[in-house]
Amino acid sequence: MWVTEAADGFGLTVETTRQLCHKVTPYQTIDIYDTVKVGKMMLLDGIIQFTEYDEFAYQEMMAHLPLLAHPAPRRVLVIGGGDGGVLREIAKHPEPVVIDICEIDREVIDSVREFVPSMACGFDDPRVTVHIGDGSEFVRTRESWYDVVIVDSTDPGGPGEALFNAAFYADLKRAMTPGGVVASQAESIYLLPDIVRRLCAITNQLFRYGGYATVLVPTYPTGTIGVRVASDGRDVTVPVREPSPELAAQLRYYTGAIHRSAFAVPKFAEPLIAAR
Ligand code: SPM
Repeated sequence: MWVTEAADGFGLTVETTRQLCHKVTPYQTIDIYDTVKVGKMMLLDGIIQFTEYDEFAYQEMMAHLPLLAHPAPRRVLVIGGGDGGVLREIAKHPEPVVIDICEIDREVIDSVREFVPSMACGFDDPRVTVHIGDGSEFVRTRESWYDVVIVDSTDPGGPGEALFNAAFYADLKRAMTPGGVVASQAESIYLLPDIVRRLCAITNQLFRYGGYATVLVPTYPTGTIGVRVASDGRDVTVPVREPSPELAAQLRYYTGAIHRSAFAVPKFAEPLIAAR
């Protein structure tokens, strides 16, 4: 049983042993498999969201880049991220007192709770409050509130489409405290350069500082994905704090050195990152 993510003229195939879950929700299809090589794997609308084999790379960078680029992240918001992986990483930090998540599809949360406890454990932290709804509407309900916002979206085209628009980022900026830091799922410079350009152009218009960090994730097509980090407060490509020994002991990908090096982009991608 080989399962293929086929999109954008590219395919990535994984050998599975068993289908654990197939749901059709008002927003998308949800599939979870057991696999030969990469542990449990979840797809939304046929697009791989995570495998247990390498998910730590993406979740750690999505969470620790912005949290360690902020001196005192007390209120944190995750938009999307219904699999709980980014929450799990945020919960490793003692500084946040509020961790809100706004996920549009309750069935994603219920599915990982049932089948992938290694991800769903992120919901167990008592600081976490779950909001079910559209993230682009949720950010309009807050003003100058969040120190860090993490946009853990699916690819544009499905329920995540609104999270790649200028209007959403303008609302999101209003929901952030001065000097707040945003980190967004920013696709691959090889696979979806136009999306990278769009996201960088939007955030370059709104924020003084920004960077595109490359993350190595073998089970995303092309083996890489990006995290767009932006802020008005400071240069986000350099950590403002090093991980404590307690935090560092729990990490497999993020280090201070990775933070400083991940934002270097190859020459061909420089115009994408600088777009306005
Ligand atoms: N918490 C994990 C959720 C992952 N969200 C982002 C997944 C994006 C995968 N798309 C890569 C591009 C290929 N279609």
